[in-house]
Amino acid sequence: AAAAAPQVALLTSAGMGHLTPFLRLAAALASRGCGVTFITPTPVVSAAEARHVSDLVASSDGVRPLEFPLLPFDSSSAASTDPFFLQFEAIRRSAALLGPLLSSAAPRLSALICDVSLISAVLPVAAAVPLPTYVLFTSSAKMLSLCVSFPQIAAASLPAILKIPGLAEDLPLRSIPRPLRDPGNLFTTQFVENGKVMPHADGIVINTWEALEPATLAALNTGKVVPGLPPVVAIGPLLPEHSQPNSGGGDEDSLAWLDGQPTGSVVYLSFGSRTALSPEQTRELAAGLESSGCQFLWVVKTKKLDKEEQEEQAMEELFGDGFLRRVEGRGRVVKGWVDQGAILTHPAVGGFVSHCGWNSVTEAALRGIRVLAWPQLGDQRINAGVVEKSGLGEWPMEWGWEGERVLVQGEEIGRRLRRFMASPAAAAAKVKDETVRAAAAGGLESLIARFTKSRPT
Ligand code: BUP
Repeated sequence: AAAAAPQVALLTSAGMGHLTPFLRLAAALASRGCGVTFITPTPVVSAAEARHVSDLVASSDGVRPLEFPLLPFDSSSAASTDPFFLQFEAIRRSAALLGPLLSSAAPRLSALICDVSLISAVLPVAAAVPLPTYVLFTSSAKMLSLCVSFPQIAAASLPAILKIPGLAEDLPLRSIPRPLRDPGNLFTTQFVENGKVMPHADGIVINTWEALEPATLAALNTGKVVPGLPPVVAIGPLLPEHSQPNSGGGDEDSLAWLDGQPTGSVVYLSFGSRTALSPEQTRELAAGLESSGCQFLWVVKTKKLDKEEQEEQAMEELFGDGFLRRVEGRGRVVKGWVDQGAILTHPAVGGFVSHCGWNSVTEAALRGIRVLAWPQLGDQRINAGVVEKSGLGEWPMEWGWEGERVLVQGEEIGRRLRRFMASPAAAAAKVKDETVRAAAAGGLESLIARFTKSRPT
């Protein structure tokens, strides 16, 4: 008889950077005949996250939602104020409650895919069910190599230049997520614990592909970074298969505006869902866009969480007097959520100033849009290194980032933007060809084949 379809549970944590690849993976598995149980820890941090999950459930046959109610968590004494790190912690502390949810799931589960931020807390719970457990690593393979080697590196005090075993390039301390410099930070504790248990997972699933990060994937899969790592399964690029809900409003207007712009003429700017530039940097960027003379579409965030958006400043106050009037016609500024997938697909868009959240990098690669990297925090400098090395884009490394209080002047931004938009697009086009080939190469099918093999009897 034909083997029954694998039943896979997906457990995400918090933040669009983590949720997005889970939504895409869920849709991709379901469209290939897997049963998918999508576990959402509740309450969620942001209203937009809840909307994205219900949109996935509504649009994908074969995806069942499952709520995972969290225990109350008093964060007042936690060593971080970051709402996302606090949510990771709340979920980790509730992990024991997952056992009954997983063992009572019907139909019976064949595997769990767990967000990397939760894995050290979840792995023992899943092992007791028992259930084969895979990690979804939600960033680049380069970042994964830091994650798995960091427990060893951090056993001594951190050097100015980090050497990751098996990788040719060193990593300056300045480029790693800033909280990791503080051993007492909540994020550091979680990162080290998660890094330590990775060898005990059944596999590590990652949204990257051979052509984008060949050397790093080879080093990871031959035991050079750390010995004893399970297979690192590069399933990328995950495609934006289900349409994004228009939860911020207003972006149909942006697409209509793009329709009126010449092919490849517009630079799109977004710094992701968790970064608000400082008011001073926002004004310098506005001045830079104005002096560049480029057509632009700029998505502005002034708050970390969508719940706080209503307290936002007025646009004029944000950019300085008369900016919007002076750039009218050639520039467009939008607040809130846009459909980035649709924007990057639009032929008018020819460049992307990006914070280099990993999902954004993979989306730019898929479309062959060259990237001007301006990392802001977390893993983004590491990802910017991948962007530069792959040929997808360029990275002015001296532009400051989290905690450095470097103000990049408008004049410099304007100069750089002009040069960037005039630079040849061939290298990014090559990355696109490789990415499209990788999408057809069947990384996901090889993952599904593993589920069938590892099914408990
Ligand atoms: Br902002 C924004 N519309 O307005 P990343 C983001 N996105 O579709 P992040 C929109 O969210 P971390 C918007 O296309 C990408 O798929 C975007 O993920 C989409 O960055 C996703 O790029 C954002 O990984 O997360 O959210 O800053 O910093 O945690 O990596």
